[in-house]
Amino acid sequence: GRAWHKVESLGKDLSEQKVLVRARIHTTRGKGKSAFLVLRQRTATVQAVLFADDQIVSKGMVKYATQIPKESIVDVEGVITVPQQPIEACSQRDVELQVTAIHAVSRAAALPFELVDASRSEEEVRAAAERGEILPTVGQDLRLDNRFLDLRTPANQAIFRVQSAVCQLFKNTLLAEGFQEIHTPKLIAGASEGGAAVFRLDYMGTPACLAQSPQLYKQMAICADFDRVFEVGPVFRAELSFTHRHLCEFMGLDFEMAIHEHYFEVLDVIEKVFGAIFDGLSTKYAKELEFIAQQYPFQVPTFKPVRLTFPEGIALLQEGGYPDVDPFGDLNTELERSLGRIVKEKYGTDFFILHRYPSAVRPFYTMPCADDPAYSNSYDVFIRGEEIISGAQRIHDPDLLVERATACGIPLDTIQSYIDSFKLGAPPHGGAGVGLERVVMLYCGLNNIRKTSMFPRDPKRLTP
Ligand code: ATP
Ligand code: AMO
Repeated sequence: GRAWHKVESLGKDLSEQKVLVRARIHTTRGKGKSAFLVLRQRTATVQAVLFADDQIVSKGMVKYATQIPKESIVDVEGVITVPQQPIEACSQRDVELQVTAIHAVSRAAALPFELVDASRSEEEVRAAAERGEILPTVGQDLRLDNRFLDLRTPANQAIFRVQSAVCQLFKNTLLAEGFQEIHTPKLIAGASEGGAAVFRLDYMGTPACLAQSPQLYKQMAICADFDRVFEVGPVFRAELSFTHRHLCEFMGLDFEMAIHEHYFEVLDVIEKVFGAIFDGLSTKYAKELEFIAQQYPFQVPTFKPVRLTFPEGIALLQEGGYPDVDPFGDLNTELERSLGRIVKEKYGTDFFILHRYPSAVRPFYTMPCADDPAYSNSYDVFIRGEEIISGAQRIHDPDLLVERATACGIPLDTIQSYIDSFKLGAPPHGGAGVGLERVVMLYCGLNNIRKTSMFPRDPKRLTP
């Protein structure tokens, strides 16, 4: 085969050489005998120039090139040259391609919106408006209806590279800590997190559910002596309301481990994993973060893990302008965000752990504190004052488990094999569940979880 070049590798070192690329037509400008096409591969662009000289390039060929619709895929053969005026467009290669042949491989039909419009920052739109110029923008529904086009913007390309990196860093750090990857069923008999937000379905005539988490199965893996396990897989929640941070299907990064003395052993693992994620993103994904920030400006969050008990968090809120906050209630979104701001001011970190939650606001499988059962050996983890992780030490005594499940109204017959798995000896253990889309959203300071889900599922969206 012929040697294909990547747009991102086109540079001055290839000057005067013939190259062959397959790329999309990003923009086209025709001017008499010449045409300027910006070619794009993912986030890299290069300008291709056609000039009708009646030898290699005919007028007909220039016309053919300018009539290929934007976003079409073309094969282009040309010679690399260094332009006299330096290229100013950001992220564009600093060389040009003098086209000798061009062929449309796949033509794009009429576009539902322009990619440049979908790539604008709010700041750019605002600045233009101040000059009296109205720039077109693209709304969220139109973007999501045409997600395969929307995903081609530089920010979206970068968001999903970052998402991939978070998954890899999560897995690699846990593997290095002696964890093994497992896969648990998503078709299950009952709700794993209790409650209403469960998708019910018919399983060969038997009522069943889509797994709300791998919770029960990752614990059963511990009872089966796997000692340290993790899973990356889909989680289904029939969330009825629209919020910026809830999806009906999201990616759960879960882990579970036997512990010796204290649930802090789990917190140590959480801090190690997120230390690796924060470090890996800021050092190896700086370019992606910049692409995201160009459209959605943000500061890279600071990572100086702090652990606060729930009562300490309540005290901070009481001092910080919420004197009436309920010391045994769950924190609502406003309180969580306020606590995030207070912690940032006091400790200089965007990442913190709140532990020892009141038992009343945690799931049935949560271990109560030995010194005071009104509290529990549980924790949430926050980035920028929003929850990315929940976890706990679990109850490993089957009698207490039955008592708590009953008190929480969980039908015992749907979790019988889970309860039975603790009857043949079960080590003390704990773990955590991380929401992948939330980690990327909050790390990048994005305002909506739909931006970090490739094909988001919410109460009103099942396609594409
Ligand atoms: P998870 O449900 O997995 O724990 P979460 O972030 O939804 O994640 P919750 O403990 O359910 O955490 O909720 C925390 C707070 O967020 C609630 O007290 C409530 O104020 C708010 N909240 C949760 N779900 C919704 C929702 N569907 N709509 C509006 N607010 C919500
Ligand atoms: P929890 O229900 O808190 O805990 O979920 C764990 C994490 O998953 C993310 N998350 C969501 N992300 C997007 N859309 C949703 N609807 C949604 N709901 C939750 C959040 C949350 O912190 N079994 C426990 C975990 C454990 O104890 O190990 C559980 O599922 O980031």
